[in-house]
Amino acid sequence: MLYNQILSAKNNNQKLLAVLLDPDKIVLDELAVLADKINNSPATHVFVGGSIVEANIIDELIVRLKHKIELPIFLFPGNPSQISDKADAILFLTLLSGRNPDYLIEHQVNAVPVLKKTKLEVISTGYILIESGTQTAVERVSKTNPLDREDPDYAVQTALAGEFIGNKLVYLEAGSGAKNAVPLEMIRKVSDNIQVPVIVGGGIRTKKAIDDAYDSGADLVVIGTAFENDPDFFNFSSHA
Ligand code: 1GP
Repeated sequence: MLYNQILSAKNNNQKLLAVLLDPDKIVLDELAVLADKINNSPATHVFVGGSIVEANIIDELIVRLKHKIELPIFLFPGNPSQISDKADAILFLTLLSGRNPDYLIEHQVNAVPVLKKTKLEVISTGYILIESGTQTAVERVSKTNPLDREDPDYAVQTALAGEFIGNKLVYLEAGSGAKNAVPLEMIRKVSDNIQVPVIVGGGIRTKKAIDDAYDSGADLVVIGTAFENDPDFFNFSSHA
C-alpha cells in the first residue's frame, strides 16, 4: 500500500518529494523530456491535478507518464471530474480550512460512484489552506478563506480535528505559485502535534526552502510551479 510507504518513510525519517503536474500546463509532446527530468530528480512521487482541469487530458497524461516513470502517481484533484483510474492513488481531500460544504462533503459523496469503478488507493487527506499574501486559485475556486498565517495554534487545532475525524495525511497548502510559503513555525507546530504525515506545498521554489520545510517537520514537500518554470530546477548542483 502506498500510504504505508509514506508512513514507513516518516518512521525512518526519510523525506519525500512530489512533483506536481498540472495537466492544463503540460504540453503532451514535451512530456518525454519532463519525464526524464523527473527520473533524474530526487522526486519520490508524482502528483497530478489542479484547481480546474479538463478530465480527458488526465487519462492521457498519466498513461504517457507511466510509460516513462516508475514513481507512484497520485491524483490531487480539484473536483470529482479529475478522477482517473490510470493513477495509483488519490488524495481524498477535505478542505478543513474552509466552510464550504461542497469541499467538505458534497464533492466527496459525488466522487464515490466514480471511485468504485477504479482500483485507486484512497487516502483520506485533511487539506488546510494557509494565507499566502495574495489570493490563490484554491481560494477562488473553493470560495473559502485560508487560515491566518500568523496563527499556528489554530492551524494545529484544525489539523488535529482532521486527524480525529480520521484523515491519514494533513496537507498544509499555501496555494500554487503562492507568494509566501507556509510559515516554518506553523509546519513545526503542526508536525509536533499530530501523528499522521504532513505534506507541505505552495510557493516553495528553492532547495533551501525545501530543506527548511523538512527540518521543520514536513514529511513530503510538493513542488509544482518551480519545476514548471524550470525543468532543471532539481539539478541543484548546477545552481549558483
Ligand atoms: C500546489 O502545493 C502545490 O497545490 C504546489 O505549489 O506550484 O507553488 O509549487 P507550487
